[in-house]
Amino acid sequence: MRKTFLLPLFLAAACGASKPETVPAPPPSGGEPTTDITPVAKPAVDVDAQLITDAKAFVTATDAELRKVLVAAAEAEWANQTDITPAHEEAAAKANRIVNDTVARMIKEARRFEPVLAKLDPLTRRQLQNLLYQMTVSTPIAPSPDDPKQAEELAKVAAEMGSTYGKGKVCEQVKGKQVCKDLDALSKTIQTTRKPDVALAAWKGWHDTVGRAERDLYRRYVPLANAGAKAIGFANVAEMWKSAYDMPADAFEAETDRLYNQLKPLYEQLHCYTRRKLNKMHGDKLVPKTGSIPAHLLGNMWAQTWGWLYKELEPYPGQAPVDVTPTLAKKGAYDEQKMVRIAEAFYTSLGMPALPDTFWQRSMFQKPAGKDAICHASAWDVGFNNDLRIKMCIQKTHEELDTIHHELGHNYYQSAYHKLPILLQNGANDGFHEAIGDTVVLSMTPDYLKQKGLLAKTVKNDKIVINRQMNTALEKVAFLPWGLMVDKWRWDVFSGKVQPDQYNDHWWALRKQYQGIVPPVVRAPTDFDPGAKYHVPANVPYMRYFLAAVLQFQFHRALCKKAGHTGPLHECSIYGNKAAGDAFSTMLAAGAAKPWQDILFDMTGEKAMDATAMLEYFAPLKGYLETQNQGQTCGW
Ligand code: X8Z
Ligand code: ZN
Repeated sequence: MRKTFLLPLFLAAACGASKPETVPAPPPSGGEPTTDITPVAKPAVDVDAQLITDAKAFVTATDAELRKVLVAAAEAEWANQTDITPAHEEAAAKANRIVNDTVARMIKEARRFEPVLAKLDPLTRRQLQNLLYQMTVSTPIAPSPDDPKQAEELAKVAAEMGSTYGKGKVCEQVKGKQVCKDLDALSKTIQTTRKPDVALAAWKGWHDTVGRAERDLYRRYVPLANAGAKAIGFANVAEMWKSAYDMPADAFEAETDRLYNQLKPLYEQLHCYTRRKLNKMHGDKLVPKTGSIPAHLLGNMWAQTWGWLYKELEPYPGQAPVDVTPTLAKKGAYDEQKMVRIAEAFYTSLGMPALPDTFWQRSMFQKPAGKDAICHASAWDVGFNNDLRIKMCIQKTHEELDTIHHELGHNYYQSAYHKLPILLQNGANDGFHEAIGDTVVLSMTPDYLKQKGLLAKTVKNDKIVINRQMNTALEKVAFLPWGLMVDKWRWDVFSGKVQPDQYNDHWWALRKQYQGIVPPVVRAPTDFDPGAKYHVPANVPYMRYFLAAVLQFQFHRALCKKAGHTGPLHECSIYGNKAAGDAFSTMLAAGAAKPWQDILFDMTGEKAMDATAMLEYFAPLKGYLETQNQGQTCGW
């Protein structure tokens, strides 16, 4: 099959298809050319016609081949991520190598269709554009370098980085016995302890063990991944990643800054309020009244969300609760499956289908006993045919209930577009994919939670509004600068702006600049703190989460309008609303079949990403924070 489709492409390229008009017509042997001899130099239009025909054949053949290699890789990855063993790791590396090789080859072949892209029918054009610019980022895939040895090493290093993270444990001798803690256990400590030295031990343990273990692998990974990006026509991985948004790479970078600048004042207010509270809890020595906050005190291993500090930061204590963790954690009340059923019921209330039986049979809801597994939550369509699954180690907390909704957002997207050609089976952009479930979470209002029996009572008053907004902001506003800086760091790393001996310093320079957060202990260039965050060793681009943080409010505003909601945005829930559900489903079913700007426009009437919906949502909290922060020197 490969041969029959490659051969015509090769012949077309070999006959100088790009500039046929310059090929001189050879005189026929034995005399002057006559008028009835067809000129060898065909008019450009014929060459285009041939390219257009070839392009269509190419995408058809590509679809079949891609499906085969992507399904094989997903199966191998699933086996490894749910049961990390040397054999599974090797099989996954092998299958990924095949994907990397295949995609690199396909992209190189597809480049010759670029001159006729505008003349192709929209579906063929979109498939080619997605292959050339989007799929290495959203799927994501590290295209193979030209040198097979490098390609082999790239796949091996990538597999090792992923497994090292998944297997990561911090061990110590306690009374002569070795006691080991995994990321979930260490995270639990950071979430719940209020003793700074206990939090520090967990923070330092994870960063010193897993971060450092990734350091040399990552240093090897960067030039190999860059060689792959170069092989398919990009200057480096940073440029490849920034080129996935239907606009020039520079324009995309400027767009992320523009969005962040819209939101920065809100983050600064939250930072200021949080710092003052932490200063009162821990004193000037640990948390100075001005300046940055140490990273181990915010209730999250990476200080990326601060929701576990809610009780300490609660604006109006003594009101009806907004957090459902106590209900979920009640002994025997909920199990993992029941939590997933709650999330599924939200989607079906919008008119979306129930999850297939295979979802319940094949998903991983808990860490398998006695096995190493990658607990970082993810959602899959392993067969690219509605073979939906999630992989999580579910904890009975509010945060995890939100994450389940997040993951099902991915699954419902995958399900809605699973009948499209494989190159269109993606989000409009990767930020869309991350935003679906989070949009649903915005509709989990106190009324909704009460209806589901997750909150005992709801009372409507201004204080509860502010409490709830604080709870949400500690997740979503606190996240913003982190969501932005992770890939600002990687862009600088892959572009070569920062050299390996500066990797860790640069990480902390950006964390300070954007988040106002500093390391709790002195870090050295031998440390590699970015390696302590899943997406760096797993090579999953991160800007998607920043985009999603913005987009989910834009989606929420549009869907609430469709649902006929007229009150404040933070009071809206689209639960059970079919009009909103239809609009949502239409967007999901489009997959990546059109530029994201068009898909955004179809649902929201807006052509650009825009943070005003998020600002509108948090307007009450912003007012509260500004009052609370009066007299403070905010910023750092
Ligand atoms: O990685 C995730 C999801 C899977 S796509 C659980 N998230 C980011 C993270 O954990 O760092 C969701 C929010 C940000
Ligand atoms: Zn996600």
